[in-house]
Amino acid sequence: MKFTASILPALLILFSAYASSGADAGQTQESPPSPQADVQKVEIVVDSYSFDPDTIKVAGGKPVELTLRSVTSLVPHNFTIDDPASGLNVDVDIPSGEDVTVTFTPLKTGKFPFYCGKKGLLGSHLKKGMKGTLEVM
Ligand SMILES: [Cu+2]
Repeated sequence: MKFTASILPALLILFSAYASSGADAGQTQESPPSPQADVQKVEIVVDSYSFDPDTIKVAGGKPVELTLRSVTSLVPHNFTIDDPASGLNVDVDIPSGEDVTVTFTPLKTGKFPFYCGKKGLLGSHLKKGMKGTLEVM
């Protein structure tokens, strides 16, 4: 019976290892909420000479990831919003047909104008209607 006496503890160890690993596998792992979850994603289509939508609403105090999607084939545009005290200080060029993404965090509530700062031969894009409003709630 020497064989049995030596193999029994080994079997017990194997069984307990199996049982505990099985218990672990049964637990569901909940991943912690990622900081990305609070990012507000907004997309604006940029055309000649418009922003669509021209009014965007976001919550203050949370980062905004703004994608500017140019659908023009030739004319480059720009996105400017200039109120640094409110966390809004963006001045970025948008080449024709390209996507440009900017991130900012609005700090104050209110309505803030944005516009295209480009000028063509026939005058500024702003005068042609390339403007809109960022509403921070
Ligand atoms: Cu423009």
